[in-house]
Amino acid sequence: MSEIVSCICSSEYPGHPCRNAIDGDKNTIWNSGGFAPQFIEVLLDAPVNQLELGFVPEMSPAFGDLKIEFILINNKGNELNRYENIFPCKTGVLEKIKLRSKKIEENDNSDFYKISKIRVNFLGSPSWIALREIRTY
Ligand SMILES: [Ca+2]
Repeated sequence: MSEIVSCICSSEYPGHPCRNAIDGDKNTIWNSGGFAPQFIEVLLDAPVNQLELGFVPEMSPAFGDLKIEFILINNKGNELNRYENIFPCKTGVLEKIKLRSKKIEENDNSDFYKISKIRVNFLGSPSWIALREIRTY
């Protein structure tokens, strides 16, 4: 399994930096301080062909759908695949999605086809974009 080692994001509300989303503590929150569009981009410690990504949103008010685009990127910055999903917003509830590089070739184990970074674009939200945690499984 590959783990998230660092992240960058579109914006941070004072006192709620994006590193709070990858610290393993559900009591600390990354708050973008604004509605969608926002993003968080996470870097993995080792490139992988596929993984399961989990995240715990923190929305208030929590009515409406959270529309998210996941862009899978290799270590050269090339896009490998992208997914767009709509999650019914539930504050504090873990959501998971399976993500796979679509450029996996038989017997090709080169890092070019492996996921090194994931850009999580929040496209629509019922309230300010905030996460308690984002991690791999
Ligand atoms: Ca946290």
